Amino acid sequence: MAGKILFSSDIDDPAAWAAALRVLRPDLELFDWRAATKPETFDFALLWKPPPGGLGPYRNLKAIQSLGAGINQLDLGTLPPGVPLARLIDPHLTETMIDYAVTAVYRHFRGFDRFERQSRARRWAYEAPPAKADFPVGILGLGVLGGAIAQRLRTLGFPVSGWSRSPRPLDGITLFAGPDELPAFLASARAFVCVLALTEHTAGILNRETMGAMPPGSYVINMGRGGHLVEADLAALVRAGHIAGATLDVLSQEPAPADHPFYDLPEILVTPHIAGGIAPDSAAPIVIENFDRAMAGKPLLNLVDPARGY
Ligand code: NDP
Ligand code: OXD
Repeated sequence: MAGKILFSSDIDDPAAWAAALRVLRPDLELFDWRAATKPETFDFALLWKPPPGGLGPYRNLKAIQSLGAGINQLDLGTLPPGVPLARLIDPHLTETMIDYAVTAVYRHFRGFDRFERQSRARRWAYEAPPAKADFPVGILGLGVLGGAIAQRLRTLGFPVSGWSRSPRPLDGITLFAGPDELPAFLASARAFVCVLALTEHTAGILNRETMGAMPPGSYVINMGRGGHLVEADLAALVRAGHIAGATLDVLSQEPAPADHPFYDLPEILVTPHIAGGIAPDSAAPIVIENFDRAMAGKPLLNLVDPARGY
């Protein structure tokens, strides 16, 4: 069925999306919000963030498709009530998230973070290469991305544990679920990768108490959302030497201000929210499937449950 798609993002390219959709479905018209007229004629919205004026004028939308696996950037409270919202699960995004997690884990595991600093200081200090058996990795969040990251790290030979809300059996992964099993999970690893959904229950979950319960010399890798981490607590634990280092792709304020304290801590590497990337060519079929479902009044794929918050 033909239709009109509203597009709004400050990081994705509308021309690339229009081209990817046109190849598969020439009857779908995609308009960047800047070029969108007659808002009441739009059927479907493809958004990283809502357009500056909000979605109020687009009163006939049948569904909203996030341009991310996460949805918090959409500011759910501002979306029109009752319009279904879907996350985007894109094979390219999953692979880029795996790449990022593996790169960050290896950088800490092989001490490249320390050697980078020693190299700048013209210092040569031999260390025997470590064994993966002594570097277990814990994944917070075992959903689409956490599950894929856990499996890849296991295949590479790391002992892997994971923590989620409900138990999810995953071959070869030591599983923990719910608040009661969080302490045991936190004791189970040396590097922790956060790919949780951000909800009222997971906001601030990486804090003085939980990171303090990680074994001394642990590493924190946050690829979820900035809201998962209490930044002042991480800075204090790094300065105290309890947390040996961190790789952070997401921060509470993005872009981070130039005077952010993390920029002065050599143990912390900040990347500008580049861990995962959605590719229009690989994601377009999924968007089209959800467009067709929305127009037919069928449930969307990867539907967000507003009560659960993800
Ligand atoms: P999923 O919805 O598939 O997985 C979310 C995971 O969080 C699930 O395992 C879920 O548990 C767990 N979770 C939610 N609430 C709780 C809780 N209260 N206690 C314990 N676990 C909880 O999401 P994805 O894997 O697709 O994506 C995860 C997140 O990654 C996104 O929400 C987004 O914020 C972030 N992201 C970041 C990117 C980047 O570039 N930095 C790119 C893409 C995504 P359960 O399995 O029991 O439901
Ligand atoms: C996402 C992201 O949620 O890129 O997809 O952060």
